[in-house]
Order: sequence, then C-alpha cells, then structure tokens
Amino acid sequence: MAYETINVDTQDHVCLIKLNRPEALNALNSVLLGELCAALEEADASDKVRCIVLTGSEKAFAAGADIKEMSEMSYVDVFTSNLFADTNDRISAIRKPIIAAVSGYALGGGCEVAMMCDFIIAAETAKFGQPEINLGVIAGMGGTQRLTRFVGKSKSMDMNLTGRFMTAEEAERAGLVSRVVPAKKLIEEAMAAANKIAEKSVLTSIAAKEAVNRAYELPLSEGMLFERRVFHSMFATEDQKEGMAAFLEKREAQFRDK
Ligand code: CO8
Repeated sequence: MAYETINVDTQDHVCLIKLNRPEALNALNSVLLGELCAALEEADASDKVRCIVLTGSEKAFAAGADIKEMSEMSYVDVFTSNLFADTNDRISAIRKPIIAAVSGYALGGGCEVAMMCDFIIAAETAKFGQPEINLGVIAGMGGTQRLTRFVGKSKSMDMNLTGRFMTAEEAERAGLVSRVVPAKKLIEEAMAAANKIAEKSVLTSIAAKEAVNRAYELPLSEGMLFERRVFHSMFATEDQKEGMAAFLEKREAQFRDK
C-alpha cells in the first residue's frame, strides 16, 4: 500500500516503518496515525514478517500529537470521537513484536506510541517527555499510566507535572528504554535485534509478548498461572520438538511456526 506520512520497507522477515512528516517533527496527525495502524496491521497479518521496527527521523521519533490539528477541537469533538482511543486499541492489539527505535524527540503522543511498542532502543540523542502540561492538557494515551509503570510514581509525576525532557541515559537508568546506542548505529542495532527475534518461532514470540504484557494486568498468582498454561501449550507445537531436538543435536533450530 502507498502511504503519505510513513515509509514501509520489509527486508527479509523484518518490517521497518519510518514516520515521515519531517516538516512537523513527525507530529502525529490523524492521517499518520491511521497509516501507522494500517501498516502495523498489514505487517501483523503478513506470513513473511516476524518482527516490526518503528522509527522516526534523526531529529524526532515524534514530537507529539499534532497540536495544529487539535487546537480548535471542542470537548464534544474529542469526547464523541473518543480521540486517540482507536490508536491505542489498534497498536495494543498487534501480536508480533514491535521495537521502537528512538532518535531525537519522543514527546507526548510520541513517547506514548514508543511505550506501546514492546521495547525501546534509544539513540544517545533521544529525549523523552510528557510536555502536555505546557499546553493546558494532560497526557492522553498512556503518559500517566504506562510511563508510571515503567519508571515509578516519583519520576512519572516529575515528567508529567514539570513537562521536562529525559535524556536517553536517564531513560535507560529509569527502565523506560532497554538499551542506548550511538545515534549512527540506531537502525543497525534495532534491525539486528529484530532479526534475532525473527529467527525464533512466531508462535513463541507471540506467546512471550502476551505473557509479559499480562504482568501489567494481573496479580502475580494469576500471571504465573497464565504463564505456566501458555508454557504448557507450547508442548503442542512442532517448534518445541524442533527447538529441544536441535539443542540436543548441537545444531541451529529450524522453526516452522507450527
Ligand atoms: N504538533 C504540530 N506541529 C509540531 C509539533 C506538534 N506536536 N511539534 C513540532 N511541530 C512543528 C513546529 O510547529 C514547527 O513547524 P513550523 O516550522 O511550521 O513552525 C516544526 O515542527 C519544527 O518545530 P520547532 O521549530 O518547534 O523545532 P525546535 O527544534 O525549535 O523544537 C520541540 C523542537 C522542542 C520538539 C518543539 O517543536 C516542541 O516543543 N514541540 C511540541 C512538543 C509537545 O508539546 N508535544 C506534545 C503534544 S500534545 C500530545 O502529544 C497529546 C497526546 C495525546 C495522545 C496522542 C496519541 C497519538
């Protein structure tokens, strides 16, 4: 499909989606959000794609929701359209792993979209923030919820109340990002991680993602039960037989997603 505000490039088993509104630092307008969700859903449904990488430009992953588009909306407009609910629901429903590769600004909705991905690899230049408070609003798509789960109450309050930006180093220390890499190596490192994931069975990638995400929804005993049941179910797959046989035979496993 041809898109206006994103570029999509599938290499081997990895789909690289690049946000592309350079004139507005990749601000998330309704066209971009619709295209992003459609591209993610297309990758999720593809037999070829086994992992997705989402990135922006060197200067900005995304500088937030498009303020120009929102500024004149009324309460009735945003309430009746349930603004941004659809984006959250559609991105959260993607089953294959998504890595956010963040360089430059990831602010407001940009930080929130990055947090909807499964993990974040940040360039040294990355800056994360929830500056909505400066605009007379609060975060609307996870900035008070997901960020708090990542970094804890104190730092989340600091970010949401002051609107200050966090460096990549601080974000790694706080547990928001999984690793920080030199800016020039960001895509290379994210693609290498995605290719590593793409070597596994899609069945186990999806199962692992579902199980980790349950940790945010369930009490420990229920989460442990969910994990154990999913673990048990893996023994019904050919890939479990192949993975364990390959280990014992000292060879690389050839997973077939069965
Ligand atoms: N919306 C619309 N346009 C933007 C945005 C934005 N969020 N951010 C930057 N731009 C535009 C600027 O207006 C400017 O356009 P123009 O050249 O036509 O004037 C262009 O991008 C370049 O920006 P700057 O000149 O400001 O670049 P600087 O390098 O000087 O500053 C900053 C970069 C610090 C990132 C600055 O642009 C900035 O503060 N941007 C706004 C950040 C912000 O407040 N983000 C939060 C937005 S609200 C939000 O995200 C609500 C989330 C709700 C859920 C969303 C779900 C998707």
